[in-house]
Amino acid sequence: MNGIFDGNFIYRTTAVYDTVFSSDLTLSHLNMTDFVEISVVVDGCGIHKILNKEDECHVGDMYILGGGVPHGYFAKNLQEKPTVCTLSFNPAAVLEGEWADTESDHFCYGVFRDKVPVSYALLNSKAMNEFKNVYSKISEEVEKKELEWQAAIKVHIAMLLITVSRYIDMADTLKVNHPKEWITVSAAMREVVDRCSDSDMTLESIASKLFVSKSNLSRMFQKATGDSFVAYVRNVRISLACKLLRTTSLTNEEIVGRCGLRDIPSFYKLFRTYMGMTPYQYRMSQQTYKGETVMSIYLEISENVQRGKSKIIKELVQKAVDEGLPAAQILNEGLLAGMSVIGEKFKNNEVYVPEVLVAARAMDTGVQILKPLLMEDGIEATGKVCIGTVQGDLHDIGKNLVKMMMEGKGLEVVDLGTDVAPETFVQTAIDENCQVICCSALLTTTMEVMAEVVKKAEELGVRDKIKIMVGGAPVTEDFCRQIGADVYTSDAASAADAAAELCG
Ligand code: B12
Repeated sequence: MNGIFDGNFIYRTTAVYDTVFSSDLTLSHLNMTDFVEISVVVDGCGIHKILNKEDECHVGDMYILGGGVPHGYFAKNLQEKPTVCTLSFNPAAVLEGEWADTESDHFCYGVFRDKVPVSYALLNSKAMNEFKNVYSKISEEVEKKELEWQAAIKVHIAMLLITVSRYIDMADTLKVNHPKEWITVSAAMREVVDRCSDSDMTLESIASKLFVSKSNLSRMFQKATGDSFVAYVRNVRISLACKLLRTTSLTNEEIVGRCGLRDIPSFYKLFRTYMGMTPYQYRMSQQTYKGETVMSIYLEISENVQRGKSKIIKELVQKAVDEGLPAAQILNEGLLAGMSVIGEKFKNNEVYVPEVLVAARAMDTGVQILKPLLMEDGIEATGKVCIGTVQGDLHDIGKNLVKMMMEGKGLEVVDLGTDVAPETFVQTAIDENCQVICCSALLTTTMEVMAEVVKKAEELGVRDKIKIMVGGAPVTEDFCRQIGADVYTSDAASAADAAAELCG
């Protein structure tokens, strides 16, 4: 018997059973208490024995059992050995797996409570169809392996077990305890799915619709699904939100409404907690083109910026542009994301100046491709600004981005470069008739130069005519106010908006 045990969650086996059945054989005991086992006879035929019941099993017969239930497969004779594919898994923690396929019409099932089979029977055709429906949904989820698939499978498996138990053929049943409980829970599950958009849905309202008490329904729910009612509702809502993010272009607000969630902040919190990412990141990760996810191309860009691979960046950014991805997103999610990882590593002394420089160069290669796209076409120059990195500071990546975005807004920009003295800023503004001076600083030690620019403008008597904007990673709104500058913004796009407004 060859079994694959995948990360403690899935046990897959394909086994040929060649022990000829004799009634005194001891049955195998899986002893995996939390596990569900689904087996399909894929070749040959033989005997399946569970407790005292013996059945002939043929190709296509399927058995669902709770883990730890003693049962076994046996050959009837050595010419005809049954080959059985088995999948054992913890429904709460399915991670990997394949599902054995069957075309046949023969289905058997077992329903278990506290590891003891309470029923075991053949399915009638109506039940079989329902069973197949649920089963194919599970297979679909396994195949797609989209991010919420484990939660979805868990729900489907609960549905599957409940579905089969609703069609117990009494003639073949060994013993059935409370089949009504299963029917109630199954009805409650459908009710939850149907009323998913209703944010006022409560256990109480569903219990009263099904004529059971709240506490009874809660207990039954826990027993049948292994989850509380609240957790089940949450899973259904997250599942639906994922589907809508994946398959529609609905806004977050609309999704919140359709999934019966309270408001956008709670949607974000819930999504982040259970999906480990924001709804936006999820949507991005699910959009595909040419077999790749959008997220993966951004990640690739980011990684290649970090590795300083200018040539690859050129190709990747061009590819992203050709595929119609928004330029601003390529910049933020790809190029700048990569640069910020490098920044963190630089800070922790994991990389040094040369690596940072090649990363900056790679990023710039990408920025040059995006530049025409970030510019707004057909805009007349509406004002003039001068920009530079302050004295003592050689960082110019941010400054260059700000310049580019400002030009994109139709502003004329005089670029003073890096290491710019206060008087150069002010004198240039006077000589060139600039309405705004933009100072960039990346070092805490050079931020102070910005205060000198403000003072210089006062000294030269132009402070009331020329606006002063400040920015760069260490600069803050407070600092801006403290030194008497006019505007601070944290990123290039809003810097361009603000400058256009000041000039206008
Ligand atoms: C790239 C980089 C370098 C490159 C610069 C290459 C270049 N051509 O610019 C090199 C390797 C040369 C370098 C050198 C140094 N660096 Co350096 N560097 C960085 C790094 C990794 C990234 C900076 C960057 O470009 N970010 C990306 C851009 C897009 O962001 P940004 O500049 O903030 O710009 C955005 C906004 O702030 C805003 N903005 C920018 N300017 C303006 C202006 C206005 C008016 C407005 C409104 C908005 C605005 O818009 C931009 C786009 O959104 C940072 C780490 C970091 N995480 O920031 C360290 C960092 C800035 N460097 C640092 C240091 C210490 C140095 C060195 C002293 C190292 C050394 N030991 O030699 C030297 C200093 C050299 C000098 N005299 O300037 C420190 C600064 C620490 C501090 N608190 O002062 C940092 C923070 C790293 C760290 N944590 O240790 N560095």
